Amino acid sequence: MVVLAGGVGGAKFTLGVRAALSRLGAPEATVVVNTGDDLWLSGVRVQPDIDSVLYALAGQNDTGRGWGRAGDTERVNAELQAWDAGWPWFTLGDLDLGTHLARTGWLREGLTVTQVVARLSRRWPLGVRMLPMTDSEVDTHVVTADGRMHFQEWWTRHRAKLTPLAFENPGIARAAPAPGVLEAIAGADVVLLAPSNPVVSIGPILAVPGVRDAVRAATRVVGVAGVISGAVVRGMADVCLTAIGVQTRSDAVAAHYGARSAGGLLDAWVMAEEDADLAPAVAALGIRPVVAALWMTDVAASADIVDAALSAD
Ligand code: FO1
Repeated sequence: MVVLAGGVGGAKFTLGVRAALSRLGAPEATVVVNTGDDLWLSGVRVQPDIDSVLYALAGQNDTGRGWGRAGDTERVNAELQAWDAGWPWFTLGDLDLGTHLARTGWLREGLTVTQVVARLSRRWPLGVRMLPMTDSEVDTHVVTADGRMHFQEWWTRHRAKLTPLAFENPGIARAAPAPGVLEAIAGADVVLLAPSNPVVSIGPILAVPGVRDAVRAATRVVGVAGVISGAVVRGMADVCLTAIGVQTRSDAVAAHYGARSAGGLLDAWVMAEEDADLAPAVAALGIRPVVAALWMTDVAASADIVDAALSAD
């Protein structure tokens, strides 16, 4: 199984993937993680989505905030702020900074992002293989009427309140998928699109040259809706969807990915019970609707969603 995933939602879903696979006694999963959220800050490379998935699988995540390490402190961050270094709206926890320092050191020694992620994956038994989408730096920028800025400034400083005109990943057209990504997709029985932000999480992964075509050529592709009853489950994906002209509705997001039979990606779409009335609209797109309970309230609930996705022929 291959899962394309972003950060917080992707991490919750990945926990369900691991649990569902262990229930099935199935061999393995590869999670291809968005790196568009990455940034350089105070001299360190921060990879929020990689770290959200890593910390969640390791049981080290701050479940309250949804990002960072459980029980973290902010002593170094306070010093950085006293020096007027970094961004006052972007907190780097002390334990989290350990990860960023390790990562940055390895990158400086010449390791690729894939090799760094492999090293980060050795500390705790994760149960799934993590791959970055690419080894290239293709950080997401947001174009607004107030100027262009890094995604993290738009997201955490402005809380997505500045109307986005476009999302861009400079250099992505020249980027290559990380080693192993295309092979994993080609070898998978099923590719799952996690209920992550379709625009700034799944979008950049699919925009890495070769990935969309590989997914289109995969054995089976099932998407999971991150929209329930016309609202996003978490985060501010509705603002991102609006910016690219997609309504915040389960059938509209399914149409955004498109039916494989019509040049898109999806064979099936797992959608919420609350949206069962939209199932015929999804079927009319040529995508098989699978109606399920979609609230990832705990790991078992997330695993049930994965089971529902796997039940789609
Ligand atoms: N999100 C915030 O809302 N405020 C923060 O200060 C913040 C710091 C931060 C540090 C490391 C990290 O890996 C993630 C962090 N996030 C923070 C989360 C992140 O901005 C976004 O939620 C994701 O990039 C969107 O998936």
